[in-house]
Amino acid sequence: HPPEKLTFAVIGAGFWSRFQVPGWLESNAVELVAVCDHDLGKARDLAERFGCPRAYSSVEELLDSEKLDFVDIIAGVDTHLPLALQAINRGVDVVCQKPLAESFRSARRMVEAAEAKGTRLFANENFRWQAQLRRVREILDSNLIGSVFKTRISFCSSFPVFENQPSLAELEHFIIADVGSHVLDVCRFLLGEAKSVYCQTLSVTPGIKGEDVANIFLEMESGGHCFVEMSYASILREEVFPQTLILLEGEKGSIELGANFEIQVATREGVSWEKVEPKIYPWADKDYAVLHSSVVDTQANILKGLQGLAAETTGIDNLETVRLVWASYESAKSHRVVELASFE
Ligand code: 89Y
Repeated sequence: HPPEKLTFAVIGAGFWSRFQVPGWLESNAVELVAVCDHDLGKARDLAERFGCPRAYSSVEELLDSEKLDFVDIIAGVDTHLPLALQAINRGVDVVCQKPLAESFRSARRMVEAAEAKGTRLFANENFRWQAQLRRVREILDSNLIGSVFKTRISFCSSFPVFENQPSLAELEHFIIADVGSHVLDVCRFLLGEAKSVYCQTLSVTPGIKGEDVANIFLEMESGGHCFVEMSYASILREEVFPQTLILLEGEKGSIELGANFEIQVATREGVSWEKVEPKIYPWADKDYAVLHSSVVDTQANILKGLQGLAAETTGIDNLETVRLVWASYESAKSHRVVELASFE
């Protein structure tokens, strides 16, 4: 017999679910059996779009009625903790959108609840699965540039994100929680854990509640420095949304990830050049194609985790990214360097 498919439901039928569902369906190992959104019309539309049989407006009813292996929570950050706890209490595994929760403590509560119940919890953290970032990590691991002492990671753009995701304009904590969750996770993926953080923020775009510019300075456990800059107010020569640009400087050379997935490695012997482009799926939105491609790889890895194998973006692992996010806000608020070891 072929192994049975894992059944799942999506909770939240907004912008990202339109891409996360087809991402899951790239695998033959899962079956979407229900969609839930407090707006039943939206839940029905999404279900219909992907040939899914049932739609609900209440999570309670969803969990009462369906036999689920896991839920994918693709709703607003304020809903993550209560929704995850509801699923965990029923012994249903959880995949949750970043950031896991509205504070480090809430995220830890979620992780502890999953551990206590023996259910699995994963963060849908996709940036680290971008093909060009995997390649950068591979070059780093080959030790070609030696140990890294200095890094700059940029995510700066003026792409109109609020058009597709209007709720982002209403968030009191915007860019660090939204895109910073990803970018800070990339820092961890490439450089390991941070020791301390200093952060300053600005709110530049008129009419939004939260910050849309953040400059973050990390001191890594390795001793190296990492400057992370992110902005949705940057009108630049080249609009590269949603690319992350990186310069890593090591004792033996440097790796530069430039625009359009070009990687250049400089050593004393010379400079090499390569281009690592994402796989483009027919269902992807052209403005987000690199992210939608990484969603598929993220989900494939999480699927292994759901099947009991090792996965990268577990709740426990992601807790360190969450810590960086909320420690950055704490630093911006207090104008102080925040030590990660004592931040909770
Ligand atoms: O919500 C964000 C994300 O996760 O990636 C980009 C985005 O859609 C807008 O900042």
